[in-house]
Amino acid sequence: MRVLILGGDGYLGWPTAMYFAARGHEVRTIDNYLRRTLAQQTQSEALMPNPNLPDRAAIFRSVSDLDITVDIGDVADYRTLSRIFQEFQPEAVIHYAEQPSGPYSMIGYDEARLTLNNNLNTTFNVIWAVLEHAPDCQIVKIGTMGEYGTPNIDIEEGWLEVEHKGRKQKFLYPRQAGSLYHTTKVLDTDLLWFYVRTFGIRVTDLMQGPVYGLSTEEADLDERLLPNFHYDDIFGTVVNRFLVQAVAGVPLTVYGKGGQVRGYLNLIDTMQCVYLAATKPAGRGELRILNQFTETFTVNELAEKVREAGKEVGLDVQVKSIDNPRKEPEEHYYNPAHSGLLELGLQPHYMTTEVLVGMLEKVMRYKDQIDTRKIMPRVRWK
Ligand code: USQ
Repeated sequence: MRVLILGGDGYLGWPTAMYFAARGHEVRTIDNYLRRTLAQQTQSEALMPNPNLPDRAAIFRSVSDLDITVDIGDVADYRTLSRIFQEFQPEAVIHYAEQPSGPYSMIGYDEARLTLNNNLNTTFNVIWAVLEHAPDCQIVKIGTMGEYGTPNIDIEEGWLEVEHKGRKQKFLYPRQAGSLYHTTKVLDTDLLWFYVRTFGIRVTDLMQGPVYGLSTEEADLDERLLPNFHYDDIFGTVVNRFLVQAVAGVPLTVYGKGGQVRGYLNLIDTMQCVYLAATKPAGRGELRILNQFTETFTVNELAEKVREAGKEVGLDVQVKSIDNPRKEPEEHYYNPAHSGLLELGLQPHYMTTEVLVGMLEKVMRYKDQIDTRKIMPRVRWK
């Protein structure tokens, strides 16, 4: 398959490019280094150094003999995307080309505007490039479990049948996101649904929970192929942050009461999910929505798991509740469905002590690089 990966420099984009290449697909990727630039502007650089995208592709070629074609360019620029679609004629496009951070989107007007413009423009351009140049190409879009928020009823996979005054209709499941970033994902889903039902494009929208992990089979071939691993308050996700805090000897930063529940998954499982979605595609005129996580935990449970794993490697991990910088329920009902990807063949890798210990050992090698000024929350929802 010809697979085009948008946002190929990212935490998920780069390992995905290697994953598809290693399985015999022709991979082309595009990135404008937006996340690298924003991370630099906000003093939120990743823990390990990451060579630029052409260099990473060259290193990957030298260890695997596999090619990944790289374009440095902006998916929000339609002429660039259009040209690549015409040249490459992708059969699947994996769309990660978005500003990925909730906290970044809540800094102020400029950051909110950038997030809104970038995320909606890239999605809109992907839809139009498919319509104009590759109508049978399927779109695999990374959405977020955060689109649903934390409603007081069970969360379904994308759709809800509503009965009203004796009549029934299936609608997109009600969404109520907790940051402007998460709200752009809701708007993306609405855009995609309009073009699916009106023009018959093929879309899988993956509602993903927070991801953790820093290795995949391909990334482990050479340390320079590791995904960019953030532990700061803006681009770092909670499990990755907690592991770095444990190594740095900083008490784990539980926001508020710590009863917030989310659905988590290992980076390796993100690879599997995206691969399954692309190789077992949605039909024409189908918006297939799958909830992408393997297990749910409260923040307190995560902290406890990291504490346990820390003990195994001789770390005395402290946990401390701090004032919650976000507006979010800290105790709530949470029961999301997630059978779709399992039915497609997902084999979950769970968050065992062994997995966390493996991550801690890797992070410990970079202990000297940890900048503790990046750990405490700098962005408040106000
Ligand atoms: N949290 C803490 N302490 C921390 C960091 C986070 O208690 O030091 C809490 C947050 O308040 C939240 C939960 O942990 O309740 C998850 O936070 P997160 O920063 O790991 O995840 P979030 O901001 O929701 O965003 C991440 C990714 C985003 C993805 C989303 C999936 O950055 O791209 O869409 O996870 S989900 O959370 O299901 O919406």
